[in-house]
Amino acid sequence: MPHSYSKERETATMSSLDIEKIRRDFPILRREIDGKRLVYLDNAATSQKPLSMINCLNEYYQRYNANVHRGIHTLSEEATALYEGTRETVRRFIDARESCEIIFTRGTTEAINLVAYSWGRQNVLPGDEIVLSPMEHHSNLVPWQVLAQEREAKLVFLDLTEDGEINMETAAKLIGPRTKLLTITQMSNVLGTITPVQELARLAHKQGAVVLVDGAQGVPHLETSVQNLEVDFLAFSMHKMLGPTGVGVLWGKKELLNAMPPFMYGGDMISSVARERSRYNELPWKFEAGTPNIADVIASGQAIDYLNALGMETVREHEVEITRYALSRLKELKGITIYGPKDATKRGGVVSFNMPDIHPHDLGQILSDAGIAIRAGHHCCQPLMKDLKVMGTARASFYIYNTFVEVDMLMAALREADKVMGNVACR
Ligand code: C6P
Repeated sequence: MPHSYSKERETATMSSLDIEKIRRDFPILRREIDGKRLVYLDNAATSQKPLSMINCLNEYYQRYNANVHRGIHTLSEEATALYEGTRETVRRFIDARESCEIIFTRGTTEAINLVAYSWGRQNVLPGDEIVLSPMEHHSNLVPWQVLAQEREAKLVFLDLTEDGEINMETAAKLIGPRTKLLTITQMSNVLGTITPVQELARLAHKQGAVVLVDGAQGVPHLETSVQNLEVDFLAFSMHKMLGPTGVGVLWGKKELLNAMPPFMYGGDMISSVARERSRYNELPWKFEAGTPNIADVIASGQAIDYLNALGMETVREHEVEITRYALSRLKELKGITIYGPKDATKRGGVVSFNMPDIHPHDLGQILSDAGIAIRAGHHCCQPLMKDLKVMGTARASFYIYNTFVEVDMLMAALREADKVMGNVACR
């Protein structure tokens, strides 16, 4: 496969980020797959991890390991300080008002389920409407389907334009007096579409509705201020933003969180327990029952520090540049269908596509044989696949360490796949 490291150096310097330096921080990027250099383009599924984050996990277990909020011994106090310190790091990262509004969960999925069970069952009544987009991940659809069935509420879907953007004209009509909740992705994991959250939130608030944002794809890639977005809840996962698996965040407005019943019951979420009744702890611990994922939460702080050192604006600039380049190169392939907005500034670094007569799974396998990791399938968005009239798509997704040369390598492998599958599709 034609590529040269000197060309890579050249193109890396075209980026707003010092990619060569960044790549040295990610040990896994030095891996080879069957003798071929790993090209990791599956960042929307999970990102790779910098050594500083990996070392933080190691250091935690070697120096600080203890349970939090319980002991009065030194280790427990240190572990608690690190754990609570990360809550403050998260607060600053998303520009929340108070750190008690930051709840640690296992991931975006659990954060959304928390809201659906706790806020949803307390507030959604028969006849109420839950408005969402047709490009929601199953994690931001299925919990609401179940709630709507239980409460005889109705799911209302916004319209998309041809380019996969939210149709704001019809949105203004679909969000109405019966809307109780607007729940929407900040960035689609399939189309890459960045949604106009603030505009939609204003429409929803005018109707007295509450707004939840699924930030699983947005927060890792876009500078995010919950105050500027003007929303009520935000959910995201640390593993998609250089952090470990098993840590998610639910941010919610204090007034809403205070009024909500706990989601899970047990240790740490109580202030006192008698035989028959209990009093619950205050925020945020009311929603963190049991021993939390201490080490991974602490290491998540390190991941945020890494992103902060790069600057989220610069991260975004790099992603626009590489996505623009990928879109322009992919278009060279005859017959290819590329989904989502054409303008790289309106989308994140996620590019879904289909090649004529090649099943995305076959494409994924052929690329994997070339050392290139992409995702193929429905991406947990089956209703969107139905709208697009496909079984699935191939998806390349970029992050801070991806280079233009890697896009070239993807292109070379796609041309090869095209030949293997018997098409003469390349111009
Ligand atoms: N999308 C993807 O490959 P969890 O699994 O809880 O960390 O995140 C769920 C989730 C929620 N919303 C959006 C928009 C997402 O993209 C995801 C995860 C991965 O696209 C895995 S399916």
